[in-house]
Amino acid sequence: MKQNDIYFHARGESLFTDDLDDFPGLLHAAALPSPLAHGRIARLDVEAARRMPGVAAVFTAADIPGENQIGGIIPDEPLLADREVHFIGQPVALAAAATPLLARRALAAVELEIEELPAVLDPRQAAAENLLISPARTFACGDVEQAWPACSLVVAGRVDSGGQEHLYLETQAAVAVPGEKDTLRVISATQSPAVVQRITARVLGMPMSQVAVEVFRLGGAFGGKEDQATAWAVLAALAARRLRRPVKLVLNRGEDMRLTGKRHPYSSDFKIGLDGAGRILAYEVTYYQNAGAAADLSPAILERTLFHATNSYRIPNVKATGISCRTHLPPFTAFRGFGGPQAMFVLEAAIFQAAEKLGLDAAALQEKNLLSEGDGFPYGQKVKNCRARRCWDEAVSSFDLAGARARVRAFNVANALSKKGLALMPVCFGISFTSTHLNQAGALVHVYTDGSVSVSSGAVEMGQGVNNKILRVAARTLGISQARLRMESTCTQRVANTSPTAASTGADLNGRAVELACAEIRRRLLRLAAEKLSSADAAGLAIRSETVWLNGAATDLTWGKLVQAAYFGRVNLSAQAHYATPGIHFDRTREKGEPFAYHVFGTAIVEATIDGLRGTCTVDSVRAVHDAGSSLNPLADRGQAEGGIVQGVGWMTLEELLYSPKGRLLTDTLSTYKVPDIRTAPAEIDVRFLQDAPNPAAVMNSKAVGEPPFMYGIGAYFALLAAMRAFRPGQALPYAAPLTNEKVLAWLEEK
Ligand code: LUZ
Ligand code: MOS
Repeated sequence: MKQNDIYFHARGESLFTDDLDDFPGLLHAAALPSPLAHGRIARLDVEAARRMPGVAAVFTAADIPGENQIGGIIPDEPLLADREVHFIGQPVALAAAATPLLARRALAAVELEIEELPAVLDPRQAAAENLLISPARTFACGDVEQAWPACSLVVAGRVDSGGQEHLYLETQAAVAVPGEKDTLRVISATQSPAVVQRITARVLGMPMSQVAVEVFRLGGAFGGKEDQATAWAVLAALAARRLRRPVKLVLNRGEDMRLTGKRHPYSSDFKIGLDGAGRILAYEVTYYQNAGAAADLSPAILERTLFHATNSYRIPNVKATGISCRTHLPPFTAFRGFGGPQAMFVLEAAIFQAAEKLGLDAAALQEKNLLSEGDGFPYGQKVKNCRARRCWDEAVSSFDLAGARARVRAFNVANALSKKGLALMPVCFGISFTSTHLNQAGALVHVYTDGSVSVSSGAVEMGQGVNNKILRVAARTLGISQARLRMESTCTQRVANTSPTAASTGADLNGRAVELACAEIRRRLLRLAAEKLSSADAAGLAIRSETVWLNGAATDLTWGKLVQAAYFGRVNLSAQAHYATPGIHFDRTREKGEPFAYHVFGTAIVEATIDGLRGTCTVDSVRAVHDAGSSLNPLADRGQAEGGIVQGVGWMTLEELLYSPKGRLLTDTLSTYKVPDIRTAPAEIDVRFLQDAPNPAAVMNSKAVGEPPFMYGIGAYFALLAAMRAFRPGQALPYAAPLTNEKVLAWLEEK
C-alpha cells in the first residue's frame, strides 16, 4: 500500500514542486510576457520596476552570464527576448521579489516599447514565405506517380487539425537553490532533468557538474514538460545564481495557458488511390506543421508524423512530406502521440472519403488494408509480431460490432431529430524515441545492511505509475517483497545523462536499467549463497519470497541473512546499470532504417449521437481491444488507456484554440477552452487487453502504454461524421478538427 504514490496523494502528503517552501530567504520570480506577437524592442527600462516594493532584482537578457539560448534541437530560442519578440508571452524580463504578487506588480512597472512587425500565424502562409524551422523531409516507398494510373478511384482533399492545451493539473514550476562552492540545485517539474541541467549550465556559464537537477513528481505532463519546463527552471536558476538566494517560479493557470506551447496544429493535403478491390495502392500527403516561433521539439515531432503517415495499414506506394513552419505563436511542443495523431487523422479522413465515394462503410476499407506480419512501413522497417488483425477481430467479436451496427441503424430509422454513428479506429504506434541516441537509461540500486533497498532511475513519475512498475521489476528480479523497496526522486547526481521520460518508453527503458542493476546484485548474492550452502555453483540457486532456494527447495538462508553475510564478506551491495535498446537505427539521409523496438496495436469501436436540433454531440462509447503485452500493472495500464481515450476524444470534438488576428490566445480560460469533463466524456469506456500477448522486446514482456490509446479518440470524429451523414446524405462533410457542437449545428443548418 505505502509503496503506491496514491496512498500519499490521497492523504495530501505528497509534495509537488510548489509545496517546497522550506528555504531560508526564498524569493519568488515571474516573467514579463511580450504583449505583441512580432516586433522590435525599441525601449526596455527596468529601473522603475527595480524600485517597486519587495523587489530583489529585475533582469533582462543583458544579465545572463552565459549563453542566452535554450533551444535544444536548433539554437533558435533566447531565454529572455533580445532586440526582437516573436510571440505573445515570450519572456522579456524577469523579476524576483518577496512574494509572487510583488514580482508580478514589479513587472507591471517595466517600461517596454515595441515597434510592431507583421505576424504570421498560418503555417501555409509561413511556408509560402519560406519561413521554415528546418528543410522539408519526405518519406517514400514505391512510386506514387506510377501508381495513380492503376487506381480505379483517386480522392484528394485538405484536412486540418487543431492544437491542444495540456492542462496538466500542476502548472509549470521550479525552485533553484544556490549551494556551497558555486553549485546550484534545481528542483524542477520537468520530464527531462538532464535537459534542464544542460540548459541551465549553458545559460549560466557553469559546468554541468555544478548543477544538480532533482524531480520529485509531476502533477501530470502529457509532453508539456518534455521541453517546456526548461525555460521556467532556467529563469529561476538565473535569479538564484545572480542573487545567491533560493528562487521559486510557478506559473498561474492563466499564464500557463497563454505562455506555454501546446500540441501542433496541422494543415495537410492528401491524395489517396485505390484499386477495384478496395486496396489502397497509393497515398501522397503533405503536412504543414504550425511550429510556432521556435523549433522546440518540432523537427522530432514532424519526424514522428512521417513515421505514422500510414498508421496501421499496408500501402505499397507512399510519398509523405513534412514541412515545419515558423509562425509567431508560442512554440508548439510535445503532446501525447508526438505528431502521430495528426498523421493518423489525415489518413482516416482520406479513407473515410474514399469509402463514401465507393458507397462503402469506411470499416470495410480499413479492414481490407490492415497491416499483417512482415509488411513494410515506408521507412523500411518490417512489422514483427503484428497484432493489428488480432486486435481488430477481437474488437469486432467481443463488442458485437454487427449488433452495434444494427442498433445504430434501427435508431436512425426510428429517430428523425437525433442520429447515431459508429466508427472503428485501428492504431499502430512505434515504440522508441525516433532519435536513436535517446533510447538509453540508467539506474542505481543500493541494498542496505537491514535488507531494505533504494532504487534510483532516470524515470520521472508524473502520475502514470512508472515508479510502481519499476519497483515491480526490481522486486521480481531480487525475489523480495515490494515493501522492502523505496523509489527515490529522480536526480542527475544519482543517474546521469537521462533521456526525457517520454515517447511512452519510461518503464521500458528505465525498467530494463533497474532490472540489469538488480540482476547484477542478485548474481553477486547468489555466488555468495553458493559458498554458504556449499553448492557447486549458483545455477541451481534462486531467490524467491525473500529466501534462497536450492534446486527447487527453500533453504534457511533468508534475504536478511544473505545481505548480512554479503556485507561482512565485503561483497558490493550496490549496482549501477545502463540499458540501450538493441537493434534500432535510422539513416536520415535515406529516411530508412529500423527506428522502433516494436509497435503497439489496438482497435477501438466508437459510437456517437447527434441531437439535430441543438447540434449537441455525445460520444456514447469507446470500446477497445488493446495490446499491452504482459502488463507490469494492469490497473495502471487501464488508467493510461482510459485517460488517453478521453484526452483524444477531447482533441477531436471539444478543445478549440482560438487566436486573435494578432496572435493573442482568446481561449485562455476553462470557460472558453472546453476540456472533457464527467458530462462530456464517453459514458462507456471499455478497454480489454489482449491475453497471452507477451512482448519479448520490452522488460518482462510488457508493452509501452502511455501514448497509443490517445489515438482511439480519433474514431470519435468519424463516428460523428457518420451520424451527420445520417441527417444529410450528399452534403459535403468537414475535415477540420475539432468537430465542435457549433460546427455540427452550422453544418446541419447549411443551405
Ligand atoms: N520525444 C522525443 C518523444 O524526443 N522523441 C520521440 O520520438 C518522442 N515520441 C513521443 C513522445 N515524445
Ligand atoms: Mo540528489 S540532487 O539529492 O542525489
